[in-house]
Amino acid sequence: MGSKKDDIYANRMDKIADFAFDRNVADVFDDMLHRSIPGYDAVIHQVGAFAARYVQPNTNIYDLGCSLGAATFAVRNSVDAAGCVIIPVDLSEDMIGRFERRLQRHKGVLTVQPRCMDISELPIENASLVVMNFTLQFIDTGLKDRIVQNIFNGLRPLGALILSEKIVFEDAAMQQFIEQSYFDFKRYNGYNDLEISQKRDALENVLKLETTQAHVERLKRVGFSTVACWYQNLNFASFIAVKAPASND
Ligand code: GEK
Repeated sequence: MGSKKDDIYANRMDKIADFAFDRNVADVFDDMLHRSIPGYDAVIHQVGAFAARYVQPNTNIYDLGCSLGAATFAVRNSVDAAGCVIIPVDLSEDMIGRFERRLQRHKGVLTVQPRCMDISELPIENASLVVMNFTLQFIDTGLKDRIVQNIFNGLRPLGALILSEKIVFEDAAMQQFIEQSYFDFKRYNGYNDLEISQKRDALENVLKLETTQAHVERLKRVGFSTVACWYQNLNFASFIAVKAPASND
């Protein structure tokens, strides 16, 4: 995919600002994601495979928190259903700007209509697939129910939500074990201890992480009939939630 090496936290900082999706992050984002999310490529690949299964003709597909558009491109490479539109959404102008430049070079049948806006304000309608990869984790906990309910309401029967998140564990020993293993993963990928600890501090107030159980309960609570965790690698998990078929009564 080609982006610069992520060395944002390589030099010691006097004060660590909250993590933001600004130009510096957008410049190194491919490298950052690949070295920071275990199983990232596997998740993106599977988004394409699920898209081939769940996208219905003449519907909308949403990529919420699209960043540089990895999920959008995976869907576009896998689907040629007639009359579909992909709507990638991100609040960061720097991300959307880079994504749009990539989109110009990408060949695919489906129309893509990027939007730079807050997903909590987004109308969702006539959707057969919604992808929300590693984005809900940045939303205030009080807003999450409303966002996920809005997705459910905007999906057609048999439509699906793919949700990927960094997760936490209820059990303190398990949380510590997985977190240490995650730092080992980052070290293996070339981040040093200073980078790991400064990035963790930058994310401390920004990430609103929840357990697998909390995610599954929310998905069921808003109305999804089928909910499964289909992938987990250390403290990163992906879920699929499917809306029931239309009833005949
Ligand atoms: C991928 N999905 O490559 N509204 C819109 N966008 C938002 C909001 C919001 N309220 N909050 C955060 N974002 C991508 C990776 S990154 C994950 C997603 C990560 C956006 C934010 O600007 C950023 O681009 C994205 O959500 C999260 O599969 O950095 O860990």
